[in-house]
Amino acid sequence: MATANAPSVVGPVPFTDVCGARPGPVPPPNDHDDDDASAAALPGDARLRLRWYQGTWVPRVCVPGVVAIRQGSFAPRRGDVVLASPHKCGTTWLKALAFATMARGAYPPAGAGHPLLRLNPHDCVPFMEMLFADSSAGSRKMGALPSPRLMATHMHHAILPASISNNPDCKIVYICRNPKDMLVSLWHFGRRVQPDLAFSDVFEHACEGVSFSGPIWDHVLGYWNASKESPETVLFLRYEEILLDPAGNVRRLARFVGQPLSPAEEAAGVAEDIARLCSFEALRGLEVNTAAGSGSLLFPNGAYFRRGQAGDWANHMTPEMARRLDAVMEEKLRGSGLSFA
Ligand code: PAP
Repeated sequence: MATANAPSVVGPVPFTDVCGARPGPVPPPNDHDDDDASAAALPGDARLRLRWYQGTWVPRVCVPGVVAIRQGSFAPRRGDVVLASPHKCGTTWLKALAFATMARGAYPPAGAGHPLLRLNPHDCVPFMEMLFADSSAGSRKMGALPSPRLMATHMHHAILPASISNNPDCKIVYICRNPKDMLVSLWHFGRRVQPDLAFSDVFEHACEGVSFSGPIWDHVLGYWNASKESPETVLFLRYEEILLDPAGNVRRLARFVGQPLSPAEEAAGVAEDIARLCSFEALRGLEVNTAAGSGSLLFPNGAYFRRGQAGDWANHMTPEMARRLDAVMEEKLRGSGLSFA
């Protein structure tokens, strides 16, 4: 339920409009561990800058935020929507789609003044792990946002606090992607700070479960099972399905968050407008999202828009590598009803 002192403006509103710069910190461009005690105490993989936390691989810069969130720094409100995803599976796209869908009353998607025309999607929807790296600042900033609030996380379902995972007032929208394309995207992104990062290394580690958001099979299974158990609070989306039918998935999203498109909106083509506004071509072409445009993070805004297609794995993996990862996934997902074949 909305708290008495919640702002009167209706959300979601762009995070940076209310709270200033997108929350840092950024990964340091060297191979030394950061000095945060909560991260340094955990076993890790220095090369990939990961920490093993509660059975999940977490980027070491995110450990303090994850710990703070799990310790109760995040105070939920009725109507909160959490966008969850493994890394490089379409988070930027989902942030744009969810923001445009949920804020369409205040910001018509075909309007010239839409926030997504001047802000990167990561400036509209904050990452919880980054925000709560400083837990008091995180609490204050989240508290300043009007309801309904939109936020994002790469945390596994298993390590979400109960205030999110076991809260009928909080909805989770999950997006995943063919793990082969995820790894290719991850490698391209990682090479921005580690130019000598070999794709074969990223691949070998991932097959052993060691990757950003790894083990990847546990990440997808956690949310898959939750969506089966509680379809009214967890929506499970796939990047490839949205590529095939963006407007259809906007409608799905709108229904799920309790804001179905009205007949008048349908007649006006609102779902198509949102899909167009958030398309790869439209967002990538904006000045704010060019390589030069940058928020407060190490990565320029352009880094979040590379190719935006399915199947790029075939340009990076041998057929043998593809078969191997497919086989690992199949074995790990067996019996779940979920498959990436
Ligand atoms: P993150 O984990 O750093 O937040 P995330 O947004 O999840 O990254 O994934 C980035 C991928 O989504 C990139 O895929 P690629 O490397 O295979 O190209 C990026 O191009 C893609 N992407 C970003 N925005 C869109 C969009 N609007 N439509 C489709 N794909 C998109």
